[in-house]
Amino acid sequence: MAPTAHVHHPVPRDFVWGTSTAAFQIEGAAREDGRGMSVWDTFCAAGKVANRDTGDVACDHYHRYPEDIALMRELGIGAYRFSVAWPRILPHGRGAANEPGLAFYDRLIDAVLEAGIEPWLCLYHWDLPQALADRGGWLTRDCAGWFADYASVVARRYGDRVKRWVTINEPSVFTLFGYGLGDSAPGVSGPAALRRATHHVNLAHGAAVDVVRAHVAGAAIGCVHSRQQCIGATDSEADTKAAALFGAHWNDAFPDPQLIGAYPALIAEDMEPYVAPGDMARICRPVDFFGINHYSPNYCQAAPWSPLGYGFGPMPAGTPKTPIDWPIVPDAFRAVLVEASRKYRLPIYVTENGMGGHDAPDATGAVNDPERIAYLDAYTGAMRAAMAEGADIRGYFVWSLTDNFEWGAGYASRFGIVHIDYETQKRTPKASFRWFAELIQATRR
Ligand code: BGP
Repeated sequence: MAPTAHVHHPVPRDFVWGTSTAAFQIEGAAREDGRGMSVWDTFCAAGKVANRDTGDVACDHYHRYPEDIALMRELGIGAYRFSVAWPRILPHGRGAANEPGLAFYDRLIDAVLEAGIEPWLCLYHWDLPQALADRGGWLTRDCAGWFADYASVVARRYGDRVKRWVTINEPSVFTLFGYGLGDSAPGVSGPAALRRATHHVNLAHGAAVDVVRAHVAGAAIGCVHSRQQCIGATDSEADTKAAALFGAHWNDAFPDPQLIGAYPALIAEDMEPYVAPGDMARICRPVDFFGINHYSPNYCQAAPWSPLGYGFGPMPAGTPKTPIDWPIVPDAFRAVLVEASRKYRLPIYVTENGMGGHDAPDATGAVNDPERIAYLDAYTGAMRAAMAEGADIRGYFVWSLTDNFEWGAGYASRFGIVHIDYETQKRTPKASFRWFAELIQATRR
């Protein structure tokens, strides 16, 4: 399928095209070279993910990274966003660094650079060391300091070669599911836990910005936020209120303190007991970009049975859906990008966008994923429309390079533009891979 959207709204030649991944979701080698356990290892071992899937082997990227980087080079991307596994660097979360773990990311970063691709290093994509969770994890204020110490080890080791730094991936999502609703690791729930974790993660972000700034000359630093419209499933007063509360956490509880220096009005009073004097200045540190991950709007409803009193509701009848039933609403992406650009006034990078499906090779071994091509075409088109409206968008990263471990669905849902056969670890670029390569080339001509 030929890309068409670029014809209408061209992107600047220096626009950054990339792909994103996360350590736990692709690396495997869970017990190799001294890696410690994370809360996600524990959560999976307890059988809490679909099909009892675990991250033990995943895409075996720990050993197969050269092949994955060769695919990136073939794709023609300019940037690769990955995360460092805290428990590989500090198996117990703090204390002595684990040299073999550090050496792995040396090899990875060097190979990415050699392929002519810029590494974007994310310090935290949800794999909190279990040893720290045992001491209270994000529920304790100390966790911000532990994170800053870890960030300092990573910044000092890779700062000579890595200039793009992400502090935390989607703080609102991992706190909501891990500490509010309780259906992700570490499985804690309730409003008090959610508020504590929220504030401590914000403090960790601020501390990490300072640490990276101090150790890495010329660093561009930002946080990556999930940003999706939160819409009442019905227009009842209860659902409207639920959607507002849901949105205050999902969209604003992290960027507002980090960039404006205050919690959103709707939750400010609830947050007060956790905020010590001077905290907002610790959190609100100057950053260089705003990372946005976007998939679908959230339809929200009042849910008296949920630990937070709100939850997900049904999408409007007739909404187009992806094969894993996520709503497809490209115009919501345009609207979110325009809104975020106006509100926060920072250069935006779309650090994740993509579609989950159940792709499988056909009789000839080819993996055709026309729905993904249609999704990516519509969403990159919506992004260009946002740019035409003045949104300052500098780059777009597809989630994800390869199929991988997805947090709730394990290996059953496939987000890659490269298919993985988990029996053989064979990589097969899907039709969407060719489509994305062509899109990148077309915008560089
Ligand atoms: C984002 C995460 C990614 C990725 C994606 C797909 O929220 O940052 O890590 O997993 O969602 O979602 P899921 O893993 O739930 O299928």
